[in-house]
Amino acid sequence: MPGLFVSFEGGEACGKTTQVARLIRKLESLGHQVFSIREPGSTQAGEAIRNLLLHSDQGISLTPAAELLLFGASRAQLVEEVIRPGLKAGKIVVADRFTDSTTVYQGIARGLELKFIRELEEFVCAGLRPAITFLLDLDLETIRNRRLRRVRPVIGPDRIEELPLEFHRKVREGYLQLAGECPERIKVIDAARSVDEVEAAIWKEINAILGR
Ligand code: T5A
Repeated sequence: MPGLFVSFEGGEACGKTTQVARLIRKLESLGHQVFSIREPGSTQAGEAIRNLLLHSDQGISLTPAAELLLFGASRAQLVEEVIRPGLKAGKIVVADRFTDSTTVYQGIARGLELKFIRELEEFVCAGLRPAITFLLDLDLETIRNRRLRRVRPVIGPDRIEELPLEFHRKVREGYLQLAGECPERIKVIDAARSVDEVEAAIWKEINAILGR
């Protein structure tokens, strides 16, 4: 496909949204056609699923399998409605999370079968993959501090953020394991540095791709 698909991954509050916004601004200033998406979400169905998955305050319980399939449903809608058309039109699509989140959160951290998760990914994405993924790697203590400082006046912590520290330790280790398995695609970025330094490290990689 003619466009470029970029994704950002990492634990909560590692700085994805901040860096996605900066990358979009920089690319736009250079005249590129670019837009961002977030997962789950970024379609009407996806935002409704996001609300159910993360912020339902009606005491709705979800089994791990139901959670996995809802993330998949949100992504299926997003791929067909937004990502593929954007890439076909030659745009740069920047995703705040994509399939690696499912592999790590539902597969490695929750312990659901990775083989099925890969099959589901293939069913939903049919070969669509980011050309490059930035893993913003951050230790758990800094993640905790950033979460406390983050401004979220209305909604508060989401259902997954509230899981015990052990879950989040598995998330970090899972991402690093995945990066070790896919070194060509997944670039590990030390996210403990300043916002400017992280942005510069990301830009170096993107610039290299755009210059090819
Ligand atoms: N999930 C998602 C799954 O389990 N499976 C899946 O398949 C998918 C797709 C989504 C949740 O769903 C789970 C994972 C998640 O638990 P979300 O609401 O989209 O949750 O939120 P998160 O991904 O958790 O993202 P956040 O918005 O919480 O954090 P970000 O985007 O990583 O971080 P950001 O940029 O908002 O920054 C957080 C704070 O840190 C500061 C910012 O100003 C902000 O206050 N900050 C820095 N401070 C110092 N130095 C830096 N370099 C900083 N960068 C940012």
